[in-house]
Amino acid sequence: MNAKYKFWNLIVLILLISPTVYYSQTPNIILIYADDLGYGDISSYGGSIPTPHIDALTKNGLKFTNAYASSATCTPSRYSMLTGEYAWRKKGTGVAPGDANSLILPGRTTLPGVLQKAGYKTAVVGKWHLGLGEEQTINWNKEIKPGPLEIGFDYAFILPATGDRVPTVFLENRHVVALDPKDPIKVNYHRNLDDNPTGAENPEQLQIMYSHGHNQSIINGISRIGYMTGGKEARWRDEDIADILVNKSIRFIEDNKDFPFFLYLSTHDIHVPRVPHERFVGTTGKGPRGDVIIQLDYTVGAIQKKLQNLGMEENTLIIFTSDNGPVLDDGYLDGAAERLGDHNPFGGLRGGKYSSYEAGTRVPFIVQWMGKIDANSESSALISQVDFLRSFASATGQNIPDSVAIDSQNQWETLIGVQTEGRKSLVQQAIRNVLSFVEGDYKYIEPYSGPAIVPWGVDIETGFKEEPQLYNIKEDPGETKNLAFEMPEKMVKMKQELNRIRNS
Ligand code: NG6
Ligand code: CA
Repeated sequence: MNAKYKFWNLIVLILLISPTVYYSQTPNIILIYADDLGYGDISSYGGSIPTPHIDALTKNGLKFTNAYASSATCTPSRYSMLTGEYAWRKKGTGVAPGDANSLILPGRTTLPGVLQKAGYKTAVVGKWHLGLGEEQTINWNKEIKPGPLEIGFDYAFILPATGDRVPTVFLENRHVVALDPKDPIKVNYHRNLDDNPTGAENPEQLQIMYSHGHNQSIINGISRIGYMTGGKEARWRDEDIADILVNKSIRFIEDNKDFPFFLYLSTHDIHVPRVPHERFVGTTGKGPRGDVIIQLDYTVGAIQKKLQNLGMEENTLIIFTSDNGPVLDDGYLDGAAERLGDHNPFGGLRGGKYSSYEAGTRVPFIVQWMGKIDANSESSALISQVDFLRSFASATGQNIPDSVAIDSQNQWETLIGVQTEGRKSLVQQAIRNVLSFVEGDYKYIEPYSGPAIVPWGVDIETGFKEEPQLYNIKEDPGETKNLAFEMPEKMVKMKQELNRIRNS
C-alpha cells in the first residue's frame, strides 16, 4: 500500500468514526424550567419545604449562587433564553396574553435550533408563553403555526400560555389535543362569549376565589384571564397537569434514548392557579403554594428515576432553574402568604417576581452531569440563562455568527464547573422594561418614576426610585444600603456601561 493511499484510508476512517465519538461525548440535555420558583424555595437553597429530588441534583452536581433569569417575568425570560438576545431589545415581548402571536419567528437562531443542527432530537414539554401563529385571531380548531416546531423543536406538547389564561387546553405539535370538531374553541380577550359563567358574575361556582384579575371564564371551577367557549373535551384538569407533563417527557426520553436529545421541560408549577394533584394536597401544611413545590419535586424525581432505569445518568446533563422570582398572592386567594410559616421563598433577597431587586431574577440554578461535574460543588460565578445558546453551541462544536444571539456568552466551562469566573456583567429586566446592571459585586438600578409596589395588588416592591440606586450585592444581598451618592463615580460608570449595552 503506498503512503498516499494509507493516508486517505486513515482520513476516511476518522471521518467515519468521528460522529460516534462526538455523540458519545455530547450529553443529552434536560432543562427543567420551573415557573415563579424563588431563590429560597427549595431546601438546598435554605427553604423549609423538603425538596429531596431537587436537592439530589445539588448533591450530585453543581449549585450556582449568582445565576440569573434575564427578566423578572416569564415571557421575556423565555424569549431571551431561547434566542440568546435580551427581550427588552424587542418590543412586545412582555407577559404575553393567551392569544398572542409567535414572538420568535422562523429563521431565528434559537437554542433548540442550535441543538437540532448538532443532531439532537429536541422537544418542549410544558408551558410555552411565547405566542403562537401569525394570524391576528388564532383559529384554535385548525393547524396552528408558526410555533415551537418552526423554531427548532422536533416535538412539542405545550400549554399555549399560562395556566391562568385561556384557552386551557394542550397543544401537541400544531393541534389542540382531544378537540371535538363539533365543539370548536373560541377565545376572546375583550368580551365574554355565549354568556358563559365568569368569576366576576358567578363567584359561587369557584373552587378558588380570585384576588385581582382572573375573574373571567370559569374552567374547572377556576376563573381565568380571558374568555373561552367550546372545546369542553379538550380542557385540562389543573390537578393533572404535572403528571401529564411527566408522562410526555418520559415518553420522549424513552423514544429518543439512542439519540442525543434536548428536552425543555417547562413546568406549570409553581405558577398560579396552584392546584396540586389530590395526592399532594396538604402535604406541607403550607397551603397550595407549598404543596405544588412538593409536586415540582416529584416531577424532578420522576425524570431522575427514568434516567436511572435507562442507565442514562452519566450521559445526561440536567439543568434545573426558574424563569423569575417568587410571588405569593398573584391573583388568587390561595393562602400563599397566610400559610407561609417559616418558609422564606425570597431567600433573604429583596423584591420578588416583577421587581428590579434581586429576588426578581436571581434564581435557583443547578447543573448535574454525573461523572463529569464534581458532586456537591458550588459556584458563585455570574451566569445568565441567556448564555445557554452559545454555551451549548460551543459544547456541540458550532460557531454562531456574532450578528445573532448577541447577548449570549459561551459559558460552557462555567456551566460544568471547570471555570469559576463566569460573566463579568449582566443586565436584569423588571416590569416596564426598567433595567439593572450587575458587574462584579455591584448592581446599578436605573432611575424610574413608577409605583414603589407592584400596582395591581401584588405585595412586592418594584424597586422603582426616581434616583439611581447602587448596591454592593455581595456584602448587602438584601439591597438595603443605596451607595449611589457615596460612590458617584462607580454609579456613573455602571450607568454608562448599561447604556452602551442597551444601544449596542
Ligand atoms: C400577570 C397576572 C399574573 C401572572 C403574570 C404572568 C394579573 C392581574 N396578573 O399579569 O397572575 O399570570 O401576569 O406570570 O392578570 S408569568 O410568570 O407568566 O410571567
Ligand atoms: Ca414565571
